[in-house]
Amino acid sequence: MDKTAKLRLFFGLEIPQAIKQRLLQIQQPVAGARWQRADQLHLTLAFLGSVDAGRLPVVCDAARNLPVEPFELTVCGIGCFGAPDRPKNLWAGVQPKEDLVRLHCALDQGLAQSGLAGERRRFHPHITLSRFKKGAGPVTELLQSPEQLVVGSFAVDRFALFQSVRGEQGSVYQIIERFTMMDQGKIDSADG
Ligand code: 2AM
Repeated sequence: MDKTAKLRLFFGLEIPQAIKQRLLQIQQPVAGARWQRADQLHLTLAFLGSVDAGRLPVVCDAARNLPVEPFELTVCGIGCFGAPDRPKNLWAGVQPKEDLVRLHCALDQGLAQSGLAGERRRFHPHITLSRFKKGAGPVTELLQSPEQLVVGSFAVDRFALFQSVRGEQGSVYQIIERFTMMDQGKIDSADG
């Protein structure tokens, strides 16, 4: 690969198939909605944007051996960015946020130590379900609180570095590398 080629990169979580199938069932006809396909559903942990391909080894090294243990995540609630009658993005929420924030911060720190600046947009963990053209919507009737809708839970014990490639049928997210999160207790007992 050309080392100066620019790659659009982000770290994120893959979503288990069973949860993806339930998320797809949320789809309703909404004017101007571009619903995400199953292969597009993911949760972004840290967005890097455009990075030289030659820096890939540094990016991957920054994500290895992070001091964050595996945890359980529940997908629940439906929200939107933008006003419900003029939405930009409809998403499924997740709880608890604290574990994800820890993982996000550990990644950010690792990236910063390697001279890679993460995106400064405030971290708001979500799974994008649909994107909207200008003037699209409304999505008011689709919104649900986490108490009203629990989609399912899964174990977060790994994350991935994704490349986003823009295509005619929307973005394609390709996995470059997966990173396993290690239970600290297991690491200690393996060491000892
Ligand atoms: P979104 O789904 O809310 O648009 C690939 O584009 C992934 O990176 C998407 O999950 C997208 O979030 C996220 N992303 C795109 N631009 C971003 C930015 N400037 N800051 C943070 N995340 C971004």
